[in-house]
Amino acid sequence: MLYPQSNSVRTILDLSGIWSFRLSQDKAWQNIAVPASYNDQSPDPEFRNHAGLAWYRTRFTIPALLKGQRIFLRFDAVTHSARIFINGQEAAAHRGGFLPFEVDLNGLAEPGSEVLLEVEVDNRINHSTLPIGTEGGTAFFGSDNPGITAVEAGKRRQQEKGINLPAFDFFNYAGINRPVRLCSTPLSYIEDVTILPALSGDIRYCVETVGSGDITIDVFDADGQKVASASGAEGHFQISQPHLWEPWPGTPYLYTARIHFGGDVYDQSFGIREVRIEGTQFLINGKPFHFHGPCKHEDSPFHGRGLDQCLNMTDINLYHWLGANCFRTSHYPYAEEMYSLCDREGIVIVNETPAVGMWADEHYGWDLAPYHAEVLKALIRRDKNHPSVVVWSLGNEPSTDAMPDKAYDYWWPLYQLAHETDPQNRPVTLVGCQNIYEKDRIIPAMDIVFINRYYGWYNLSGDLETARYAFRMELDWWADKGKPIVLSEYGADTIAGLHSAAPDMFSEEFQVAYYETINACLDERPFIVGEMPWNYADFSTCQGPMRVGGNRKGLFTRDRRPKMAAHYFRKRWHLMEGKSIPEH
Ligand code: BDP
Repeated sequence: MLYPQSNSVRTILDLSGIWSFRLSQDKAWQNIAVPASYNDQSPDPEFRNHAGLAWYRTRFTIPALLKGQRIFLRFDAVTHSARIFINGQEAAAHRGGFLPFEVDLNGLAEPGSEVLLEVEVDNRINHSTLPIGTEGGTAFFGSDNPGITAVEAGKRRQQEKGINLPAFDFFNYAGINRPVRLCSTPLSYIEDVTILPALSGDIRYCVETVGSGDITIDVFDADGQKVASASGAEGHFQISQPHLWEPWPGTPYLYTARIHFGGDVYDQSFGIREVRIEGTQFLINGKPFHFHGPCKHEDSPFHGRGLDQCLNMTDINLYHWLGANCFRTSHYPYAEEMYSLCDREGIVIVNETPAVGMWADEHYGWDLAPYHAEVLKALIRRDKNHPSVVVWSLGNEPSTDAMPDKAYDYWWPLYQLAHETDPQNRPVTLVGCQNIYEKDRIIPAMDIVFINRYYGWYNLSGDLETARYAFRMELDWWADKGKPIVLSEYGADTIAGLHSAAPDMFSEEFQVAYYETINACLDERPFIVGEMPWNYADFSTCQGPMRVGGNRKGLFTRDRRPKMAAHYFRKRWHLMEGKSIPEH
């Protein structure tokens, strides 16, 4: 699905602003900001803890000058599912909270008329949603105390109240999290564009259209000079002496293909870069690439998971400050604006589906696979042209060792589907949980192995000498598997400002000592092609006895102030890139 564009023949009317909102049909409407999660916009605990339906409404007028155009609404993400009503009539429904959908308005509302737009949002998560939740079930962290009569009675009461807990470790922010736009195109229009870069500069393309017209393509370099052209729905064009798209600290060079189809025009940017795996190396443009950058969340005060372009820019500049070159979109697809920004800034992305929380083996028994496949295809279709995206992640930390065959049968078809769907055929991974790795069939079968490990934190807690011993033992096991391996999560909760000379868990000194210990093991192994600390910044989670005001494993606080470990990685990653150590 194309990202909306405004140009000589296409228009966008951004509907961001203050809408009306209510958490139940019998309550009065109140004001709410869109886009943003609704949860933190009011001190009312119901906003934070709500599970179920919520309603948004706004009015807008379709400009009369759009007569004779194709007119539609584009929702970038409504979390987790939505029903859309136009002038009281149901016009569309969409399942899934992190990918875009469109609602055709032609025949439903006339240009020049006022439209009442209502959105019914459902934030509930269960075993048929991605991510997974437990309706009336168990918290991600915390003890069940099974068998204790009063606790069991309490849990039944929670079920009656409709408690809905995540099976994952981030707050279940919900609502209209990303922009809603009224868009227009000519009636015959460009529906999709695929660009297949090649280092030789011989670029293949495919344009999908609706209606009739001739297709021509002009390609411009970053200075706006025309460097190639082509015609027809499919074919190729040649860019001589192409500038390559390189990750930081190289130049992320971008070209633009301007596509004309009848009366429609669309600009698709692209980068020329190649991703390949050879033995235990991950190559970008034929050069070994080492992933180093913390995993992220879309999470910030007030906005929750809502799009905040200023925050995204700040985060990417802090990635540059750190000397980081990548992140994983843990644990769901991010807003499209972030991928475009990373295309421009040279930050590499491991792009993850929202399949998180599948840590119980019974999840494989539910009928999730067809929906999971749909989400994976929609993600690839949305992000296929971004040069910043170099790996697809099928999901995070499912159970893979207790029933290894069942897990293999679930994930392997998705692995194949990702390869079949992606025109660029990027490498595919599934992020593995700390487990009995000898029993696991699916994680070692991936193109590049991503493993999350918490030696010294969740296990062997605080004993870094033994953590080193145990982690080395595991790395010995991986050494002869012939795969590139990324340590895709590792970290220690750290309270900014808590110091301890010893160093003890939760102190800033411990976080640095922990990373020094684990990194020393990574540095000994050439098949390790990446280190991705957990997490870039502290983030909000649901309540639990292991979370003090959220997850505190950030290298930065939630308001983006560096902890000691951020300074430690800044030096390490600058040195890795052969850059001098920054003084401040
Ligand atoms: C990993 C999960 C991540 C958690 C992290 C943690 O992938 O979502 O936030 O552990 O516990 O298991 O901090």
